[in-house]
Amino acid sequence: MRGMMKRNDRLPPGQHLTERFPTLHYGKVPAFDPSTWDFRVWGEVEEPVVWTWDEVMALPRVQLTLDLHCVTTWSKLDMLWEGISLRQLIDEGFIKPRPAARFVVQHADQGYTTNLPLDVMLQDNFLLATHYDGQPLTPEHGYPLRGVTGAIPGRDDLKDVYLWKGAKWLRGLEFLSADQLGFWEANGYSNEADIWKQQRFSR
Ligand SMILES: Nc1nc2c(c(=O)[nH]1)N[C@H]1C(S)=C(S)[C@@H](COP(=O)(O)O)O[C@H]1N2
Ligand SMILES: [Mo]
Repeated sequence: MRGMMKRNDRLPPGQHLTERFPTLHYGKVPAFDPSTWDFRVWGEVEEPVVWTWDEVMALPRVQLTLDLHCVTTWSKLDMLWEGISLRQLIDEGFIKPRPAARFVVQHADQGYTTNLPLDVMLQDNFLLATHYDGQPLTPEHGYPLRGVTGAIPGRDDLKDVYLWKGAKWLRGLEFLSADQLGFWEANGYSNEADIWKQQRFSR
């Protein structure tokens, strides 16, 4: 059960701190063309969504400070992100999940996917990010839009997962009634990915 263990240390087991912001991904950095880029929401939703880049940038925005933890063992603290809260989009009716929706797959350019339970993506520590440290994302870190997830110090009530659970170059969200493994999850990484339990690999 979550919240039973008090997290006295911001550094989860097996992690080390870095000041850098390392880059990690499979494949090449995709180009962004705002005239053809779109963002789609489909699956277990009342109305599928297709937004242009301008429409995405007109959505309500939030700022969020997160500690990021990568499964390759680097951690970086106090990272300032800005972007869009999925929970706010749902609360304000921009996205209307059907009652059956329990999981979400993030779909990125070039086929990268990662999956999470909907309730984890609705937490305060998950963001659809456009900016880091007051600047638009750099191409290597997911410009123009990425999922990002990390820990908020003191929020022991939240489930915290490794950084691969945020897709860079995010192009869409697929709502599902049953879980569906993403790219790394289907290739030996833990589906749960809890950073405090060191759930790195599935076998
Ligand atoms: N589209 C896409 N997103 C991705 C990946 C990827 O290969 N493709 N790698 C993931 C992994 S394994 C990590 S650790 C983080 C790294 O994010 P960063 O390069 O901004 O540090 O991106 C995640 N998102
Ligand atoms: Mo990773």
